[in-house]
Amino acid sequence: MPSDQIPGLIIRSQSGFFTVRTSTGTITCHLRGRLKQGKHVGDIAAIGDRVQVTSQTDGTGSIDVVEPRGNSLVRLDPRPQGIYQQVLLANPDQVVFVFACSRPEPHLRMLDRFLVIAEKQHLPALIVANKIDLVGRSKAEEIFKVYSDIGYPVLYTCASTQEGVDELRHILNGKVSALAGPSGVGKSSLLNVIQPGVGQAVREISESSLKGRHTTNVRQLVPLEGGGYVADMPGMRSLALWDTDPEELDGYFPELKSLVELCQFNDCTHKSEPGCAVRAAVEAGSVNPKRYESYLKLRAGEE
Ligand SMILES: Nc1nc2c(ncn2[C@@H]2O[C@H](COP(=O)(O)OP(=O)(O)OP(=O)(O)O)[C@@H](O)[C@H]2O)c(=O)[nH]1
Ligand SMILES: [Mg+2]
Ligand SMILES: [Zn+2]
Repeated sequence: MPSDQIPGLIIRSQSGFFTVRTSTGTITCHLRGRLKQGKHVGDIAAIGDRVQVTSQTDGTGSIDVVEPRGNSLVRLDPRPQGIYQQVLLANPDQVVFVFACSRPEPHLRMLDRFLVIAEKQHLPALIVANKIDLVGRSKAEEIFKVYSDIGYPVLYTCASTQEGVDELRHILNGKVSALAGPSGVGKSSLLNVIQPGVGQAVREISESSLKGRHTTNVRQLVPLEGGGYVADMPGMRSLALWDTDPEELDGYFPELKSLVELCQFNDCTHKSEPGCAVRAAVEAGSVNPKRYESYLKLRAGEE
């Protein structure tokens, strides 16, 4: 019986079946029973996981080993037995947040929430400001400057004129990227310009997983010609921050992190305490008031 293990990457998961890409092709696998034994607090295998598989005589395979994960994008799912960690994507190299400069209006509070999620999960984040044709480059930079000021790379793009598209292709090449953003901002359009068909491929997946939410939960990494993969994160919008302690939130705002230790009280909530370095910075104009507002709202659990 052939039992040689070969290394591979999970590129699709659906209802307990996994598509694994190996050097000799893709193979549909199930998880070896042994891996499922015991108590589990989260997904044992997910897209992005590196695995060892054994092929079987019927052409399918079994996943014998799931290699230890680096980072992962997880969603905490409260269940009667306790909190379950759903792994949306294992081992992502980066998360790309796409927003439009207009139509729809950029929902920056949502972006701030996404950035906190990325910081909390230690994932490098990148912002794509699309549809710059609708407002012009300088207005676009005005809207998103606050983010480049605090250290996030911001890429300005237009799917119609292909401005910024080469840079985006370059950024995605050779990496595993999670893509998220509100509906209608141009994610599919940008991906299709980068590589014809990719936008549709990503979109079909996210649609089918939204429709079949409770039955077929499809997740997929779409391969790029230049190397690397993209995965749509339809679940990002509903990623809650309820698992974040209010006290740790300031640590996920890069521009607040260094100020916090200068506050008079070490349990400062940066709301109304005397000697608050964060509020002083907002008043002095070195911290953006909108970002501060996002911090207060997220801390209050409003979004
Ligand atoms: N003016 C302008 N319109 C754009 C641009 N990019 C995309 N659009 C248009 O915006 C609309 C939405 O684009 P999609 O690519 O479907 O947006 P999406 O982010 O994939 O949306 P969902 O799949 O619903 O999440 C389409 O009508 C596109 O033609 C752009 O750079 N400029
Ligand atoms: Mg789309
Ligand atoms: Zn303070």
